[in-house]
Amino acid sequence: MSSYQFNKEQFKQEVCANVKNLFRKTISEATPKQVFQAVSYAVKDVIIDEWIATHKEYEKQDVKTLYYMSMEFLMGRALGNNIINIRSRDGIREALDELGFDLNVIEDQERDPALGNGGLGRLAACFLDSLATLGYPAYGCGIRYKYGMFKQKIQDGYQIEAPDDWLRDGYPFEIRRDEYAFEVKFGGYVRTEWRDGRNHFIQDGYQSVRAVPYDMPIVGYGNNVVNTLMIWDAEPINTFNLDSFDKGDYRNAVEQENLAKNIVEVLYPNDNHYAGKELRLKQQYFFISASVQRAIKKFKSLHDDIHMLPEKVVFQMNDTHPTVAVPELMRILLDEEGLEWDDAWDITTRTCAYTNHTIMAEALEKWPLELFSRLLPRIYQIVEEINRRFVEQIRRTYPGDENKVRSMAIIYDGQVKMAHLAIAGSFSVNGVAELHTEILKKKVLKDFYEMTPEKFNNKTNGITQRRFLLHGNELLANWVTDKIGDEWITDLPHIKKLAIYADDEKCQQEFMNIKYQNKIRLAKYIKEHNGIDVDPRSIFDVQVKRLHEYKRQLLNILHVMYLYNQLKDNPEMDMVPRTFIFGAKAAAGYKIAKLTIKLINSVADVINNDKSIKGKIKVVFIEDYRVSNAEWIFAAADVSEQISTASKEASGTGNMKFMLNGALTLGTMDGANVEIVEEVGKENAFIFGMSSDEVINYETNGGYNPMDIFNNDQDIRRVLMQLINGYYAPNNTELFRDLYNSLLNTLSTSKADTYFNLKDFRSYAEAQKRVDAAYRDEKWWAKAAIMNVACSGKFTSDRTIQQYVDDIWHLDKVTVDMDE
Ligand code: 26W
Repeated sequence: MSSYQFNKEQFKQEVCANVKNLFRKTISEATPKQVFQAVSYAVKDVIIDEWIATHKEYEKQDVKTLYYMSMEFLMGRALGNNIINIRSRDGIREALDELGFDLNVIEDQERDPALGNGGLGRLAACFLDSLATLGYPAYGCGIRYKYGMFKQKIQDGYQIEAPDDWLRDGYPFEIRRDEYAFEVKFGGYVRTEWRDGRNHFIQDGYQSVRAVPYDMPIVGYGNNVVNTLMIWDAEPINTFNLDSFDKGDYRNAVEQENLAKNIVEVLYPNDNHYAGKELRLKQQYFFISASVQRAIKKFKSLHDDIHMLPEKVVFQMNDTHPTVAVPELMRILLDEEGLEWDDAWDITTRTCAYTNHTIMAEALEKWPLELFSRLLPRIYQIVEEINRRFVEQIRRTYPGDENKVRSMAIIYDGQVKMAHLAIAGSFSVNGVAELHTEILKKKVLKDFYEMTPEKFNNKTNGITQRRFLLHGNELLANWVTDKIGDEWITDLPHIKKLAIYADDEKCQQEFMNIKYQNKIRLAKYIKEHNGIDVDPRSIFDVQVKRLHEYKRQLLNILHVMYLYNQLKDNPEMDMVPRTFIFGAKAAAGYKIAKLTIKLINSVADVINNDKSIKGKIKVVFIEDYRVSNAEWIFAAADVSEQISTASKEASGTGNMKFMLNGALTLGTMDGANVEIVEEVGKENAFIFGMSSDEVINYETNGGYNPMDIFNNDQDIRRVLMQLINGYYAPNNTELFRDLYNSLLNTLSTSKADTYFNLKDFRSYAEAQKRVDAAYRDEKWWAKAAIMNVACSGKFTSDRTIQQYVDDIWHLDKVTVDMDE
């Protein structure tokens, strides 16, 4: 296998030519932003050749292809990653140096493509990186939102959302593929026609949009493989495609145009919370119908027997959001291919597979029948028939047990239950960490597991070490390579070899020095963005993730308030200086989450400006947490806060990124934390809190009474009183009342402290004390940190992808040679 040979002079020439063509400037006149564009096009030029070669090879070998369907792809910046994956970072850095530009500054010009919310979207992006690097034929299928995840501004301590206009200057790595456009139909009604001995179902009076794909290259690491992320844009159908009934219907024509405008306008910023918005269902059917049509068309261009589909195509549904793929594939097989139901169902259920990413009840998608059938009349008919047959199957399996029907039916209580449809229509159902999959099997999806145990399996999540170590933490990456060679880049378990250096004092010092450099880098960023001075010698204790009650940022800040009280009582208290760093976006309508952000910022204001504590505590809220600043944050962290209520975090993937960068986990036995501790050893982490069994036990028995804790623990009581006595809001003592109520709730009917903040508080505070004690022993800490890096091998998404391939997708590896 040969890999791309970088030619510095040629590259420089190309950058200069691009600057000239794009901006009518010489390189010395160009702004960094313009140089970013010019460099990106030069890099794209390299990628394109490999992209073409890859797809030639796929066609030649008639490979089985994965379509990874996801409402979200949280890609992060492409330029730096692509440069690394074509293995030209040093060369390009030198070339730019000679042209008078700094590669870091140029990379920093790119807006983050943020077409995702959090964990689920970033997982999809890591998966694409691993698929290309391992050489597996795969497409990502998603939506080209005009506005991605909102930009977060902090004003007066409050989150303000600003639109993310990521396409404003044009995006250099995308290609519009007009020739692969498809029509997607909404609404109207279904007419039946008897022809050629069978019923034909014809949708009439509909509105339609034209789905146009934009392809983005997904570059494998040093292997010439370039896969494709296809994201769909919506355009109005300009030739008014109306039947005679509707001809000249001006209102309808305008509505149709608006449909196209609205459909891809914006990413819904809800994470783990179902809102039931009509436009969201439109988005789902829009990108799924287009993607399925493209997949089938491609398949048919090479095969004439549609029964071969499951041997050549697999659809992986990233949570239930793409589940309309099941009835959409059925529609095509029945209505367009003319298959019988049983035949079509057999093909569909051997093509589709489903990943579950959450057990949170409020995240479950259930569409009202009225909405679903009005928007997707033909799809609804098919879902009804799927349900009818599925209920028959339930009754055959459990005669006389109508409870099973109630709990498992796809259509029930006037709703379409998307998780049930996804399970019925798939040959594989997987959770994303061992504990999560066990909870699915034993609790959340118990009935389905008992009826079809063979469908259920676990695929513990992973992350790409190419972005989160090689790109994000160059110093540590180089150090690792110096010690053990560079095999870890494509085979992370090799990183285990570092373990022999964990006890070596010189290595410990080198390691801690690198951490220190990364902390200085982050401290500068904080100074620039927040105006706060933080001491890089303090412990960097970090919680970055979406803001959600179950993730318990509130527990973290309550503990900071408690520590501060202790310091106020005893200013001489011996503690290692600590910088508590937060980063989190709250869904725009999630009040309690936004109030938590305000609380963090209010506490930060008071503590950071209190000279009497001599800088022993600092609190920093990093604005607009996103993939690009995440890379710096992971690199600089000492402590990784993974403190969700046990059982609630399906996996977590930030936890793995911290571990890979040598931070120690302070966490509950939840999600993938369990497996992290299994790998690195309990002695190299700080574990606290209730187990998932304990949590579930309390939940099934009606919760617990936080008032008992409030009454009996004066430290906790003091902290809680500070929420309502104006301690952190002198001008508005009521400001944090809702947070107080969420914990104690004396008035309203909903339960108090659903996420067991107070119940776990003492255990958390005690674990925090262990952190403090441990950090004083520098050698112990360095060793434990190195052991975390050394034991992170399991958590590469390369491993996850290989397991999906072995157990679910059954793809063949392809090699691409550029010499031919
Ligand atoms: C319909 C609203 C909605 C939106 C997003 C419901 C559910 C979601 C996602 C499934 C939530 C999500 O991102 N889940 C996270 O998935 C990660 C990748 O598997 C896991 O690591 C996280 O633990 C899980 O919370």
